[in-house]
Amino acid sequence: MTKKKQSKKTVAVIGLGYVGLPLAILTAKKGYPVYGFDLDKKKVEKIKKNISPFKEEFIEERKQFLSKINASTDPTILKKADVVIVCVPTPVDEKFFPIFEPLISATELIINNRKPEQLIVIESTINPGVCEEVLLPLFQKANLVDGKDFFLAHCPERINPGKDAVSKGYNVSNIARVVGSTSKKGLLLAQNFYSSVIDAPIKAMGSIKEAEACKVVENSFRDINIAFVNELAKSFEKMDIDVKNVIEGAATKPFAFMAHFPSRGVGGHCIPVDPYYLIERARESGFDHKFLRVAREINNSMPAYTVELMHDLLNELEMPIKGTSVGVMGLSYKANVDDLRESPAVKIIEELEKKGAHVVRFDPYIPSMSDAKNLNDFLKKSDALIFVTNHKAFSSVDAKTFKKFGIRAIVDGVNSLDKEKIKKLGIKYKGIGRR
Ligand code: SAJ
Repeated sequence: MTKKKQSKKTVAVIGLGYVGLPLAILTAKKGYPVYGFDLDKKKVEKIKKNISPFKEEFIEERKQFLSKINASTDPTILKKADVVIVCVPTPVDEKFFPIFEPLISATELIINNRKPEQLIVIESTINPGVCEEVLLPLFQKANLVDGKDFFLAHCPERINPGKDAVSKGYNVSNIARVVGSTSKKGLLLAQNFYSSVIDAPIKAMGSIKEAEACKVVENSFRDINIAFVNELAKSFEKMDIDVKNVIEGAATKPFAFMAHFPSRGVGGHCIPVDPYYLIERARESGFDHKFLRVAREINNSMPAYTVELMHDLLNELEMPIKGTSVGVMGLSYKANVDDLRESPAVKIIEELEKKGAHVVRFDPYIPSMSDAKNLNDFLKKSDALIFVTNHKAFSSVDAKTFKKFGIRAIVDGVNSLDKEKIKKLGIKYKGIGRR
């Protein structure tokens, strides 16, 4: 599809977080006049001073565009926009039901500060049906007609936080997207807009529901594949087969296999959450996603399983877990980000404390949660370790360092330590599905 040069419409992004801020920067970089709305005054002030409110490679490398975003906490800026993009969180409650309040209040801001014939794109992750069943009724209540007074579309975000995204070269500017709409014109407007800012294919879906379903399917796919290897890890641990080696062996097959790796658990605000959107919505239509539920149960069991491995190692050393100082090395849910959302570390700490262990926490990305001022101080305070997050900052730590600080036992929650070297130095070692 030829990239139609868009007359420079004015764009407003609601929600300047991991998803919204990179998109606002990209849109500004492409020459659009961009407004950014966020409820968080501090965040807006930082952006106005060309400071990124959080660590994100993509933003760090394009900080000069921060000042091009007219960031504000005043919703009346939305009246200036021809295109409004909603990038607000859609978390789940303790029963894993999606919480739509942020999305509903963003929609109400749009309704109360509108410009005729706006394209309104929801990027937040939502389950199939939310646009038509939750959002459209809000417009109808205000006597606004979709496809005439405004054009509603959905383009699920595909942000990939953390260094690994940059190392793979993916970022908001070059990841293909899908778009869906409730009207033909809305679909065209959305596809043209995203084609003008993203250098990758923009696939038009047959309906807005299909676009909503794509995201939850993508992330449920990842969750079930991680559950598969987590179950393998538990099985192979009993057969003394190194599951990491087996997965790497299977991955030499150049087709029909996609490597995932077992770990201490699945964290973040996407993967462990999105399958519940599908499970709950399908339940309302009378379908039970047994397979997705079982995969969630397997992944949710991994933090406790990891602590059991540590308990086993301490028993082998005849060291009661009660009173032993167990270091939790890394708190964030994945490497090189400062994000605790759904992090397995939180559950690992709970399980250790339930067993009476003395927990020492350390994460260079989250100093406020750390019980040690630096890595050496952390290792000094620990008798045993659970390695939770393989931050780049930890890559310099080797088996000799652990030995030097008298570490007796290590559970490698991300299977990324050199098990042979560690065992050779007489330190007890268990990985997730590898000994
Ligand atoms: N994890 C495993 N084993 C794996 C992969 C991940 O245990 O093989 C764990 C991670 O440690 C983490 C959790 O799962 O705790 C989620 O990891 P993730 O790599 O999926 O990271 P996220 O949550 O940042 O996922 C995002 C998602 N992107 C979007 O939703 C737009 C996801 O779809 C991407 O596949 C993922 O980034 C990515 O590939 O990095």
